[in-house]
Amino acid sequence: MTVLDKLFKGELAALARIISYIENRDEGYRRLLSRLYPRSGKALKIGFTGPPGAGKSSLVNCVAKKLLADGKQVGIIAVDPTSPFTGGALLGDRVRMSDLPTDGSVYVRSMATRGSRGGLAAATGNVTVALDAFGFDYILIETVGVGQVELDIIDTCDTVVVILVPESGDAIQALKAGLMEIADIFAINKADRPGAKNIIAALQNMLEIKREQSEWKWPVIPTEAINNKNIDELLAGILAHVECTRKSGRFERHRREQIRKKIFNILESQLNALLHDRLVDVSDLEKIVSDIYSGKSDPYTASEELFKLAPMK
Ligand SMILES: Nc1nc2c(ncn2[C@@H]2O[C@H](COP(=O)(O)OP(=O)(O)OP(=O)(O)O)[C@@H](O)[C@H]2O)c(=O)[nH]1
Ligand SMILES: [Mg+2]
Repeated sequence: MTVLDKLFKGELAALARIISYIENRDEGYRRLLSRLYPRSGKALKIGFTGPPGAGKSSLVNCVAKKLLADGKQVGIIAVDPTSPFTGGALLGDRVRMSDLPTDGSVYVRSMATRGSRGGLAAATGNVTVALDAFGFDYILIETVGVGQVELDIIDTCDTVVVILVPESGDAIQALKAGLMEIADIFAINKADRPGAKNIIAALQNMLEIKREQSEWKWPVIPTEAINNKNIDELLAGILAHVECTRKSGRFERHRREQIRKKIFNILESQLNALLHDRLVDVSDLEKIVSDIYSGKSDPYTASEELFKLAPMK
């Protein structure tokens, strides 16, 4: 039996191996994905993002438990080297995944950002395809909302929860980081702390105009992950967003757009590889550089000539 057959039979060990192939882009990973894609598409993909330490892992943990209690199967991807889901030894006080069941109804995978040479968003998208094909009902993706790559990852989700905390300035920071644009739902976590009311009021204010122009009303939900408080409301908000977008057609449009982007990404990386090969083959590249340097040629003419050198494979 092949490792793929084992995955389709529901073996977690096979899933883990296949994810490693995909993550490392091992030989044949594209063929694997070709087999996985047709089986994917059923899982709901929910992103959780926000500033470092906002309680993303804690909330993902709470939401996962709630889904498990409802009999759902849950895959979790944590894109963050400091995530407690990696079991990082430094983070003594942080949430451990050890209180999630080990009966196969939940699977947690962390993806390292440090040391990765780009392509993280693509790799994360591909890993969700594997989890989806495996049969998880929900895939929860945690990523810290700091850079463009992290935001790209969120692009693979159907619904995005942006997590903020009462500490001052977060709402403004969020605006700057582009978090406002990607949010479907706001969770104000650590609502047990002073200042929660203020940030909620500030956000409600900012959302007023947006809400007037849309059927979706961007709920702002105070949560306390450490006390397991308001998790029902958060999950209800997530499900309401899925329902609303399904009705309006946005859900399908968004997924189709994701497929379109994926095709372009694959083509782009193939073209890049081809271009790289071709430039490596050009033995007199240094001479071309010298010609441009000394004013005998220019980068546009040179590139045009290089482009004509060999037919595309
Ligand atoms: N007071 C309070 N603390 C919380 C709450 N939720 C989480 N925390 C604490 O906040 C800290 C960070 O929580 P995490 O869940 O690790 O936050 P994170 O956003 O995943 O952190 P990074 O992945 O490192 O960015 C931990 O010490 C949690 O116990 C809450 O509702 N109230
Ligand atoms: Mg975390």
